Amino acid sequence: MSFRSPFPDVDVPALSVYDFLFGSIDEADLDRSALIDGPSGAVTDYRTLIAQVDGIAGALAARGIGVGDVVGLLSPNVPAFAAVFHGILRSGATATTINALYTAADIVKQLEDSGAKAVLTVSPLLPQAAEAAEAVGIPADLLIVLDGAEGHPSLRDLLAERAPAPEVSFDPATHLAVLPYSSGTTGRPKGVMLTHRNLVANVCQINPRMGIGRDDRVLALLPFFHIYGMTVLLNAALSNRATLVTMPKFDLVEFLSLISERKCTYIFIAPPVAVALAKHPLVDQYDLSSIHTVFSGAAPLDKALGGAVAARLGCNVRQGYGMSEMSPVSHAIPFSDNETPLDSVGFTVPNMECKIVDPATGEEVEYPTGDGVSAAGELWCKGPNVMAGYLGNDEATAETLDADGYLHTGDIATVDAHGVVRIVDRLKELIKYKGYQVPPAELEALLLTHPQIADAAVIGVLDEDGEEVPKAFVVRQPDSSLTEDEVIAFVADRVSPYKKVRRVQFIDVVPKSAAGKILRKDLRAPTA
Ligand code: 4UV
Repeated sequence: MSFRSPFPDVDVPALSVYDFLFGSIDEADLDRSALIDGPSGAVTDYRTLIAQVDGIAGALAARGIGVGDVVGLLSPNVPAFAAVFHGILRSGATATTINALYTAADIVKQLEDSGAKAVLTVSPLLPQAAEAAEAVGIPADLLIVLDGAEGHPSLRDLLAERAPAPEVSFDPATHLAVLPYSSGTTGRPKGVMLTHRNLVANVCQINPRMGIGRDDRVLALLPFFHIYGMTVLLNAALSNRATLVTMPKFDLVEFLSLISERKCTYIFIAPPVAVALAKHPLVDQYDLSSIHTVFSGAAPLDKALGGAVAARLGCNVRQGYGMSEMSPVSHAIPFSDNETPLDSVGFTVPNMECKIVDPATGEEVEYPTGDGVSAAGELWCKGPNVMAGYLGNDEATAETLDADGYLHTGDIATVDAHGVVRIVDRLKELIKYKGYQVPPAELEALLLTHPQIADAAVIGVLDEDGEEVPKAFVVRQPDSSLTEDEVIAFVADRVSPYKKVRRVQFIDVVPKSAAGKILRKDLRAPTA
């Protein structure tokens, strides 16, 4: 037996993302502000945004890009991201959004794996983008630098072409809109195939209870390239004709100033920002009274921490749960719900069905009655927002999506008799650092390239603030005098900063199963 969302199903129109968001926009909404560039205050209204989306789609089509092609997008949160992202989708191409913190080597892997034909980026990221584009054979005229750079077309150049948006036809149920990368339950990052229907569905599923309204000024701090920012900010906020205030990178003073100057009302965060909001003395120096809700997701929010944010700011705090593979939101505490505790991720969103399965036996747990809570088990979810699979990786797809259409999340959850879900542990190997994915397999492979390292395993451990950080267990070669600091520096020199190993412990042997799989639970036990 499974359990369904307690809420009635919603209609998911069979439309492309563009038609869903902008196809029937009210004339009166065209003059509303869609985006405000946080740092400069420059405003883009809906009319201008849509014209830019059409112009970009036209310019891409003029370059032979359309249905069946993949285009890379490497950019922090700037207003042009919205135009470019939706321009790519409007052209019929598929957008592969790339983490703006990636190294050139990381970018190469994603461009290669996705088969991207063009890349759009910004000048501060041009060195790594150009190195990667060259490595995969993308010519300079298909490396578009939004704010301009010698030898590359700019956004202004594309828009000046005034090329009409192409007539494209595809089935929204099967055509891929985006390919974000996620390591899923194991291994290296893989292309998550999300269709137009997946993205439209998730907005329809969250809109009734997330409560983003026309008059909201939503702070767009969470990166648009990550599925949380993509669906909740770029798609849900725009679908409600709200205003996004973009912030390219986190800086506490900038964050607090933007909220108070631009009167932001709805703040979407990952838990580390909650730590700052609850504890940092600077917070008291800013007028944050415009905020009505802080919504946290992407990693577990501590209940007391969430409560401290609510008390200090005098606002609502809510939590949701999601995964790239679910476009991403499957669970959330409703906007209007002051009862559901913050140590939970709330209720299953409409149109979704879940199971909690004991990983040891493969049996579903008993569902509770009265005031009961189920036993913990792996959360499986099914619905119109669940991915089509991993690009070019049938094996990983088969391990994650079962024949009945359930996605095995790799997270351990409980459900109570009211349908409130709690994420209590993680079965999969993934580490979340400040909400970003750190795939242990990638760090382990890197550590093994060190001549003095015989074997290595990486897991997530909690730091003093209760935030997860990557820790390496390292087996040194005989006679090696390698130090912990040297291991940390070796990794730090080769990965982008959020993937750094932050703790090291030397051990004699990495515990492994008979099949050679690292027994991460055994590594966790003594550290816990
Ligand atoms: O694939 P991903 O990087 O995706 C995300 C998406 C999180 C979102 C997005 C929109 C929301 O509205 C929202 O509330 C959350 O993070 O990583 C997926 C994994 O992150 C962990 C869990 O292990 C997922 O499988 N995770 C995400 N949210 C939570 C969480 C949470 N609230 N509590 C515990 N773990």
